[in-house]
Amino acid sequence: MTLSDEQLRQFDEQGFVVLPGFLDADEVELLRNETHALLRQDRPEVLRNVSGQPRAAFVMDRYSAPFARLLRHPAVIGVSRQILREPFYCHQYKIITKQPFGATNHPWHQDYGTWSEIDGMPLPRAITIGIYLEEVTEFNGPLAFIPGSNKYGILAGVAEERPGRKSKSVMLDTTALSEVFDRHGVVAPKGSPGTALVFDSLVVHGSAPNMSPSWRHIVYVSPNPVSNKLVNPTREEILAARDFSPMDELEAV
Ligand SMILES: O=C(O)CCC(=O)C(=O)O
Repeated sequence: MTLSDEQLRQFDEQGFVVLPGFLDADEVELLRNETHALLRQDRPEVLRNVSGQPRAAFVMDRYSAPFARLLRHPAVIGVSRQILREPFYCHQYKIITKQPFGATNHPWHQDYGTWSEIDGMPLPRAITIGIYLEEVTEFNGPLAFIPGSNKYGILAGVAEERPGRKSKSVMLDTTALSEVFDRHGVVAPKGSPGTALVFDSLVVHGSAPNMSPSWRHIVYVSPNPVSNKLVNPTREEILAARDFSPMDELEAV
């Protein structure tokens, strides 16, 4: 998959771009079934909320062949190569899950706030590809963006502990956030399974709880240029990789 000039312009100006059909229906079905199986496993890489429901899984390439293949999928590698234009490794690989009628939300944040302050990432160069495993609607906790917020640099914020979270993350100061919110508004892209969002590490994003009777899973791959690898990271390596080996495309068979 290759982004058009218009899609590259959108990514640059708005901080994200939506790519329908990033994965096909068979690929998504395999990953969705695998996700349900992984989230039932009792392992340190699968995080649960206080009631024991799965909230996220990290570094799935280490215990799942389909997810190991996804990291080397031509669409993942092709889009990353086109935007980053130099060798890159995977800084973070995760599934964020929202259970039916679940209360989990993700307050507004910039990924680079945490990646800079807590992980020691030198520059806001990393991108994230988020792939929908189910239909995403306005009711099941879609990822929402403030378009253009990537142009403001790092907004004011403080590193906070959050209940049930493994590490601190940087939460935005509401005064700075309100100004950007009022100026640019919010977009929450809906889409069918297999749609991908590609977003900048500075774009402000977040999500509300899932108010639907169905699961919502999004897989996130965050490629970062090897030249921008972490300096003095503090979080566990499942959250912030220390293996800076370049990601490669799968050989065609
Ligand atoms: O999947 C979601 O609802 C939000 C995930 C997110 O923003 C993050 O993990 O940084």
